[in-house]
Amino acid sequence: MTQRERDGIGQSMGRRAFLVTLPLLGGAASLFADTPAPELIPRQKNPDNLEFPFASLNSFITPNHLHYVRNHYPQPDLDAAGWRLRIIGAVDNSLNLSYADLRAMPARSATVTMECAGNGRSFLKPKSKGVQWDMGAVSTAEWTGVPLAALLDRAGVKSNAVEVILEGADQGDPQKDAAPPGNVAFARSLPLAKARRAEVLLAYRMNGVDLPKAHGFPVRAIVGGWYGMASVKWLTRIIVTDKPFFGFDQTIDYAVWEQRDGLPTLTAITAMDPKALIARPTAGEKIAAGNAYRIHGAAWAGEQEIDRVEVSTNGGRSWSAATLLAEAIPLAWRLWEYPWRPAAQGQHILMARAYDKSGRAQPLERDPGRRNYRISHVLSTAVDVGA
Ligand SMILES: Nc1nc2c(c(=O)[nH]1)N[C@H]1C(S)=C(S)[C@@H](COP(=O)(O)O)O[C@H]1N2
Ligand SMILES: [Mo]
Repeated sequence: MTQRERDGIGQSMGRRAFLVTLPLLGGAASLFADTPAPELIPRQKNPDNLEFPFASLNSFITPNHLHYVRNHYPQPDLDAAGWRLRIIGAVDNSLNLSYADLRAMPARSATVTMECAGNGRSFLKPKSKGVQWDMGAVSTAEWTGVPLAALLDRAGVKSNAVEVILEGADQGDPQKDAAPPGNVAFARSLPLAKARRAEVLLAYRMNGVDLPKAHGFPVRAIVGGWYGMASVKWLTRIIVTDKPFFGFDQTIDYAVWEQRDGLPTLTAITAMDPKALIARPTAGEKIAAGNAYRIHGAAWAGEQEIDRVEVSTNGGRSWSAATLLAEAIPLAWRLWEYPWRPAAQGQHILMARAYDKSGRAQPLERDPGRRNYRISHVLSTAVDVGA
């Protein structure tokens, strides 16, 4: 399947057709020329955190220059020639691989939707700490690299091993109350069962080109189905351990409260929750009464497949099925659309809600135990229908 076939119909094709017919359209041509090309929206400087302009969603694959960027520390400058990946710990043979070694191994590609666990944080009430993401800390790319399982096999995992820690070359002071002394390197662990799955790659290409620096050059992990924090960039060390890892990025950061035997227990965030987001219309958008309007967006469900998306145009009083576009690709979002013709003038509250094939529904209410992460409850988009 080509990328174009995966593109959920519509806007990218429509736009191309529009460009071709420009000379015939006269006045409309200048209208189109005034529409600026979409660009990343800066949310933080030093370190840089940038979000995909979600309202511009018009293709299944996010082009590299629009893929959101989430950095905790300054981006390290690594050169491919000097880069080494060490695999140590509970293994029979420690490995020390060069970039050429890795690229000589059999490769695999996977199309993966990655969402930051803090995506949507700006919608939380009361306002919470952390990067104030709107809807766009989520993107989809095709990643190419070596399955982590192949390297684990090469190193020989000892029978007492339980987890694999992935460590990046970037480090800094997290500037949080419960940070350890000194700098912290960004690091996350995976249970061995997930680490061995085919969707866990050590990727060196993104949408057909070598990894851009912001996305982890020369090599990053891609953990399909999980929130973005698991996909460690600028990977330099893999430690196989015989004990669970309780590092900063899985206890203080990127952990939520789960109830176990009635006790709130800090639990590392893993797979993405089901979630549908509306790209257009945007909040406050003006829509003409009586005209056709295409409500559209994307939905994803982590390791599960999207079953359906429902849309409400009356603040959740009634729901109707949206149309899922193209076909389902495992671990990637599904674009969807819903044709709407608002009759009455005034404010309308739009909502989209995802259901997955395992029976999970996107929650209507926010679970406060999720701290400032996993913001997956249904959001409302208020639009202004006028004459
Ligand atoms: N080494 C390193 N890896 C990292 C991070 C980081 O700051 N340093 N951020 C993580 C988080 S929280 C997310 S959401 C994803 C974002 O990947 P992207 O910047 O390519 O979109 O990278 C993850 N991997
Ligand atoms: Mo993230």
